[in-house]
Amino acid sequence: MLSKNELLAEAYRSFVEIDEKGVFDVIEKWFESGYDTEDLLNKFGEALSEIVRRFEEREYFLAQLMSSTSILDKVNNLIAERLAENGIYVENKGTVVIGTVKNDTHDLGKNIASSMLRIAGFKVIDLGNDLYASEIVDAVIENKASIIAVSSMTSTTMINLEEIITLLKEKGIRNDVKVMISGAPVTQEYADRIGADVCVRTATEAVAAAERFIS
Ligand code: B12
Repeated sequence: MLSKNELLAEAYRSFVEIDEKGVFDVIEKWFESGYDTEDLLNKFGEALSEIVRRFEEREYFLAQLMSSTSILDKVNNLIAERLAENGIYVENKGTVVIGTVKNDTHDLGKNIASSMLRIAGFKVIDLGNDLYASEIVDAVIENKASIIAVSSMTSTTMINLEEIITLLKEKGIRNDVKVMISGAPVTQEYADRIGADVCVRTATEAVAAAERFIS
């Protein structure tokens, strides 16, 4: 049987080499061994960052990047299934509505944040990407969510983050929900300016912020 570190190394290698079968073999072995799922997801996150680095340095092509994202989607679904099969329904610490703003279809980072928040015990309503502010705010009301996690990966769509805050104020519910924002061009300064509660740089920071919000 492989040790935890050997399995993590294999998870990293297979993902970076876009070896789909290898990735799923590791997940099966990981669940057989009963190790902490968060560690495995973090490793896939690291592997994805390496793929992005290779893409940006033109060592990988877009096709490889897209294959890796499709594997990651399957990984997220499989891990959710396995957790449910093993009866691991983590407690509901609070409900988080998550998504990306209108005209932004980047969703890799959002998907990782979504999975990690779920694993940390939050009920996550993942609305996907390219969302109107009203879709996000309606989901908050419908699900009585206490946290919004939303991103804009491009500068041109950042304005849509502000629109969410404006809409929350118009509906009179700004103080009922915490708002964390993220994305490549987003900064804490921008979060302060539009009245969001925090800017998070990583999925780990997103979990830490959500924990702070509910404490
Ligand atoms: C992959 C990628 C794409 C893929 C997206 C695939 C997908 N399904 O997501 C494709 C090729 C489709 C794409 C398209 C475009 N892209 Co693009 N893309 C990237 C790239 C290379 C990587 C982003 C990524 O997924 N990284 C991997 C993830 C795991 O890492 P991450 O994003 O850092 O995520 C972590 C944290 O940020 C955080 N996080 C991320 N999202 C969220 C969300 C929430 C809610 C939370 C809580 C946390 C969180 O948690 C994650 C894990 O720790 C970036 C460059 C970069 N380095 O960021 C450009 C980049 C974001 N893209 C850019 C651009 C311009 C575009 C296009 C407009 C290009 C074009 N001309 O068509 C289109 C826009 C499409 C659209 N309408 O949205 C620019 C944006 C520049 C800007 N400031 O406006 C960037 C920065 C590239 C650049 N340097 O110019 N892109």
